[in-house]
Amino acid sequence: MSHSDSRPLVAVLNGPNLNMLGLRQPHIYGHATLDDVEQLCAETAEQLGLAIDFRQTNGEGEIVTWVQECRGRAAGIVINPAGYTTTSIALLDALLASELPVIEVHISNIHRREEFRQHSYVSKAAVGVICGLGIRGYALALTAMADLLEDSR
Ligand code: DHK
Repeated sequence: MSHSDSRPLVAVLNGPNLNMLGLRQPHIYGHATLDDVEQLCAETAEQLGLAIDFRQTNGEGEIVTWVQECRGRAAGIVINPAGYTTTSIALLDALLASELPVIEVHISNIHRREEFRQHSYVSKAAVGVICGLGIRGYALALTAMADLLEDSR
């Protein structure tokens, strides 16, 4: 995760199965694809004066490594941990170790869904959580992140 321009860099990290957006249970996750999410994030970041590094992985170790790489390089992390939200203490530990502001995003409203989706380890490391607003949650998260970074200057 290298960064050379002067805009603050926000990592936008996506966990397992989000590469299937658009195909996957569209009544829950909508019809937009991960490419659409990336485009929305890129446009929003441009308007906010942020640089983004947008990534998706199906691997727990890979997302942990990406979070570790954020330390000292990125200014903040927007993360949809997907299925690792409720299972990964390793991801929680990496986010805590990053010492960066973290905003957790879920496309669906996890609180209206199965109970097992509702306990998030990641929330223990998050400044805030956005869920249930579809992919616009990513744009809202970047907007909130820009405010947080501005406040901390
Ligand atoms: C995405 C997933 O893949 C699920 O495992 C989560 C989240 C919900 C979302 O709404 O973006 O439970």
